[in-house]
Amino acid sequence: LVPTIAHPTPEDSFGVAANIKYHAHFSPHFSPVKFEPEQAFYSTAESVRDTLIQRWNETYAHFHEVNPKQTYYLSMEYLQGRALTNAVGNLGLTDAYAAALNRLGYELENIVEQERDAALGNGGLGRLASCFLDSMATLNLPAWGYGLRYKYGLFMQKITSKGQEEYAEDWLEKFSPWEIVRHDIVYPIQFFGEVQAQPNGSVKWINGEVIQALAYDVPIPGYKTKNTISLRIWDARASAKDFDLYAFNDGHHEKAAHLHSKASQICTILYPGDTTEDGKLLRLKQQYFLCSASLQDIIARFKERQKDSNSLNWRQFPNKVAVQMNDTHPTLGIPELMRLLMDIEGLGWDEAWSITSSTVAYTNHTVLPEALEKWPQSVLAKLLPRHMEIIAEIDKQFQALLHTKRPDLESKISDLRVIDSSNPNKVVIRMAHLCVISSHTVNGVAELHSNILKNELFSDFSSLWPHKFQNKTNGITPRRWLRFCSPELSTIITKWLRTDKWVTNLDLLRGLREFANDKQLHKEWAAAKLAAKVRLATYILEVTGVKVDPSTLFDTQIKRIHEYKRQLLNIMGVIYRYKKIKEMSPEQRISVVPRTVMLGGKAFATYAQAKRIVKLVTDVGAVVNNDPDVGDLLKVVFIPNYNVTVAELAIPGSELSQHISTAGMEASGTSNMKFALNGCLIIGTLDGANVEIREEIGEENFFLFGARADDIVRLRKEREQGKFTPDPRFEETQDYILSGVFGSFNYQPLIDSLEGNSGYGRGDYFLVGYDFPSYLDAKAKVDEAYIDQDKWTKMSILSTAGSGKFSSDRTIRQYAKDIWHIEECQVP
Ligand code: 26R
Repeated sequence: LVPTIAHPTPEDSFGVAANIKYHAHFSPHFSPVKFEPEQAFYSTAESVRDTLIQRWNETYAHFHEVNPKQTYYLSMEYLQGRALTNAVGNLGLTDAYAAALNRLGYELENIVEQERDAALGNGGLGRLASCFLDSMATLNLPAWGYGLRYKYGLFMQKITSKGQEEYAEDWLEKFSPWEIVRHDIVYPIQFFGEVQAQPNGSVKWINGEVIQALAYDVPIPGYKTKNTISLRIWDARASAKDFDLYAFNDGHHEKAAHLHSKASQICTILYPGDTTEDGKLLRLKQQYFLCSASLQDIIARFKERQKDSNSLNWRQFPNKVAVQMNDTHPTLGIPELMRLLMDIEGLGWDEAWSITSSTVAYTNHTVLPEALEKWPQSVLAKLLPRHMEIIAEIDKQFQALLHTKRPDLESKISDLRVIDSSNPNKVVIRMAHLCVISSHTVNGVAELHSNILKNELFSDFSSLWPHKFQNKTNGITPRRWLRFCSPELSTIITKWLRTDKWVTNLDLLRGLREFANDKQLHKEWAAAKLAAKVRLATYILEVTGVKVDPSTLFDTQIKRIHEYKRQLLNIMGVIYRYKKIKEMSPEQRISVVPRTVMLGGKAFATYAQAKRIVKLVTDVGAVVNNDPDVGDLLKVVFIPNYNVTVAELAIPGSELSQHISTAGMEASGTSNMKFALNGCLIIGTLDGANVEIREEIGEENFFLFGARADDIVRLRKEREQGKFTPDPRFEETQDYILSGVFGSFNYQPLIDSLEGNSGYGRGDYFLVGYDFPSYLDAKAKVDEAYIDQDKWTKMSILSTAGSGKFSSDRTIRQYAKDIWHIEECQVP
């Protein structure tokens, strides 16, 4: 018996409205009678979900029947944002749902605002994972995501007179209509305990603490295809048998529920502080929890799909399973797969190693030394004694291999090993080395970054295994980042290209070049950009109280706050500009190009220097925005609580965006691609994917400045040795900050980072001072281009036209072909 549901069709808004009403009544989450926007959102989402569930089940059944090789993307982060607009858009039901909601007295645009962002990630790496899922589904690839179901998403940022403050973000406060708990998918996850050798030579891991992993599935619909894949996120549970009823009745309430409380800690938040040993244990528990649950699930599925063959053929495993590790956070998947194959399935080391190393692949997302994970051996050995043994064996075999194969690297062995025992009091495990040694493929996320991996960070490994190293330049999904977030621009593009096929074949945007000088297109393009600017201005007024003028140049930098991303360079440029405007006569001011400068982003809670930068931006805004000498010539706004939803407003509404990291430090960047795709020009350094964006859209359409990656080491050295004369405009700006015009906050530590007393050692490590003059020159070129609005609009069109390469569909096709070796598997 196959149950049926009313399938909404694009024509049947009456049926859709009835279905929404059905859910309001029979999937009740609120007391009856009320049908306010909140109830309308939840019942709309549940109505959409019916269709998704149907397609999802069909997809699963189809994959099960075909049994293709399948990819599993392991990531500690996903930044999904809101799902409703995307879901109805991918299903082709936007108009049907909009009309249905109209019948019920609502507007779809307002109802989607009720949804909370699912912010189970920090920044670029998490959003990349979410874009990848969208492309995997759209390309009909047999591929899934695995992650953790954090109770609280990335913290909510509030801006007060003290600067940034953090609050827990309760995305599940009501509930999420998009997740479905699978009560039958539960795996035991063990921690602590000890390893016991058995008489037959096998090994047992005993006496640990065991917690259950419970699966929640989130449907990921492809665009204009039936294929709907899963993001499976794990939650931690203890079971009733772990509850000590006797202790509880004796009044020992907390002790009775000890394991329950331990379990509930695991998925409480993303990246809990790891300065204490308990913090480190918790972080490692999270990582292991993700890896163990996912691999047990993958193995169970492999076995289930091999059921028809007489005996299990483990050699088939790498032909059926590809595991992609999103940075080193899921590295424990390597020893976990080894353990499951050896201790549970009874395979020998060599066979287990051959299977594991042909299954896993590793993507690196950063070369910053402080972000390369290293865990103390003592902590790992305590939490996961069996895994520590396996890691030690991998380390031992790697040394033996170097010994026989590469005697020339003998002197470097201690730098290359997995276990760094150079300080006997602080032996640490280098997770990246474990990944490189164990993976069949290692990739960077932009050409420049991949070259740095090959020639610098992992140069010896790449001389040992040149075939392992690849580049996969990042991409973004054109559905969320153009089609849905910029409806006006999308309509124009479709009209001029005479097709909407660009949504899944982004290279077609190239066709806009032909019309880059067309006056009519210019008119329509500028109107679409203005509509998006007005939306952004309205939002800014709402959240900050600052009124910004949509006819000014909208200049935006939104990303995590980090010294290497150089928000400090941006705000110093603004401060210099402010000082110059103040010094001008009213006649001189007429020639100033009016700018609205927006910054947004979260600083890691314990990153003091980043928090000072946020404070400086808000202090500068408070002064500049209220200065009658300046008026609309300059506004400085800090957009609070930057997240995916804010990005969907800010990116289409911007005309200039800043991607100004110290060259060599931003692995790729992905918002640079989103801005360029939306016809927003870039001021930037030759870093990460900027290099390739500039190549694609043409150097005349990119405002380039700053030192090159190859020069950074030399420049830092020269700076340290005092062989650097700062530009007078840079010193003038520093003095102005310290003069107190922006309030009484102590900015000395920020200025010190430019002078040689920072945590990064002597000298301006991020070379803000070195790049300042060329940055100001580039900004002057921006002004010049903006004065000529026709020229600007042409550059904007060419920016969109040149962004085809940066579709995550292209990226995912390359992963599928060059790393995963999987093929499409479309649901009929
Ligand atoms: C473990 C901990 C210290 C940690 C380090 C670093 C946790 C999370 C990170 C996030 C890093 C790896 C990240 O987000 N990297 C970003 O990845 C994007 C997608 O590839 C790039 O575009 C971006 O340049 C890079 O900073």
